[in-house]
Amino acid sequence: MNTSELTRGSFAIILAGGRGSRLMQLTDSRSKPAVPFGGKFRIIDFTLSNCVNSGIRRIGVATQYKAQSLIQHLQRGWSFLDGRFHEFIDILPAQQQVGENWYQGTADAVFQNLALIRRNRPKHVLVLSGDHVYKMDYGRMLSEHVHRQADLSVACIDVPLAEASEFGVMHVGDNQRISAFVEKPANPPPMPGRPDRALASMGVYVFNADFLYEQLIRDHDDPHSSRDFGKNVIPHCVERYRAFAHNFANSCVGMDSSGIPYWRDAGTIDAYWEANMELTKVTPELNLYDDDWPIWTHQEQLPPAKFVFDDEGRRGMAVDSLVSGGDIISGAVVRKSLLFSRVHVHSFAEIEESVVLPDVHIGRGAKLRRVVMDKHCRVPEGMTIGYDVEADRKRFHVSENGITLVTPEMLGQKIHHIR
Ligand code: ADQ
Ligand code: ADP
Repeated sequence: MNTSELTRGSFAIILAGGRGSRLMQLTDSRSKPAVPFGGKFRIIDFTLSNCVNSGIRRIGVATQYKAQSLIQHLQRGWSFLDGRFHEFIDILPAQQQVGENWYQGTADAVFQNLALIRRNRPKHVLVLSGDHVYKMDYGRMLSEHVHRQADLSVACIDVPLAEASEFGVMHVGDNQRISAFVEKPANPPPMPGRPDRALASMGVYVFNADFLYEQLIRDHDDPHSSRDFGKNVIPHCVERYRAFAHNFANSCVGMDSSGIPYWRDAGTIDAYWEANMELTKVTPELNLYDDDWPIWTHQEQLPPAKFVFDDEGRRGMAVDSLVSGGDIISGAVVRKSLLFSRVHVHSFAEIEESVVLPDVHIGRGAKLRRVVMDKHCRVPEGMTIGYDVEADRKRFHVSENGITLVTPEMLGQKIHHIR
């Protein structure tokens, strides 16, 4: 079978029900996959674009936690696949399809949708996390999976040993067959010959469809299981069946000259800020300018960004920054920052090393430094954020690395009138 037959014969289910609680108040009213990223995208757009660009166009998105914002985004931005060609994105909300439980874990989220997946008669099922920013050609992983006659393949990337306890960590033999898999171990085993690195699972799995059905039914019948891929299903399969590690470097799209494949969790305020800030570099590691691998999203119709010399003759400008449609920078200076759409920055304001989400007004003379500002914020005239950590802590959330997260609630806005 060639790659396009493999991708066309596959079904992808994207797990998008998790909160991402380390993103603090940024995920108070939306799930992590719905969090805006990179000036105009949402985090889930990367996984969805990977599917569509790879030629996998039968997709289910399992939602649970605070799903409204995510569902709205999918409906508005992702309804272009054409059911007449058997291409679709189905939203799969937790709906007590089996028994009386909501999705109990990631494996249960797939189990409760087995009938729907089966109805499509896929040969392979990709189980994907909707939480990460990366560009990957799943077709290459599928080809390798078939070539190896695997039952299950797990995409992997090597990470610093010190960070490995946040991941599923595996041990592989010479032929890349996985010999052991431990979910979030306290003392992760290093890679052979590389004492400071560990081989981590990216939460990207390819299963032979029939094999997946058998395993999920078995897992469902196991009263001791917490119904999770990382904790239960994957370790069980690794011990008994043909499970192989797929090296992400072999399917990463557009790797930069350093040869390090780009994959970001953006799961804490610091990591989120950092990943967005990277995009303001002259040559970012994540190439968003690649016509061969477009990142699709919901796009509002907005006028172009506008830069205004204000009444007092002060120049509105942005440097080393990304600004978006509907933005107006009037007599203000924006440096090394990323502004989403509909951001208005008024005279004498200064924004530096900050990530500003859509629909924000920065009042006259306000100063922001190293801030992540949530959607709908109205920053009053003259307010200074990011210059006095102790003062900021009283009002906002300040991260370990000193990034200040600001939400409308923290600014005392009556949120129900806005959202
Ligand atoms: P985690 O990311 O910690 O580890 P988890 O919190 O289960 O695992 O999230 C995985 C995905 O499932 C996320 O996209 C999340 O949004 C979604 N999700 C979580 N609970 C869900 C539910 N009840 N219903 C629907 N979707 C849900 C996993 C693996 C590790 C691996 C890391 C890589 O378990 O082995 O190393 O991903 O980041
Ligand atoms: P987001 O940035 O996540 O898209 P929006 O403020 O634009 O947030 O809201 C998108 C949708 O999410 C809204 O239409 C609303 O239905 C839902 N939503 C957002 N916040 C809340 C909330 N606090 N309570 C209920 N629904 C909400």
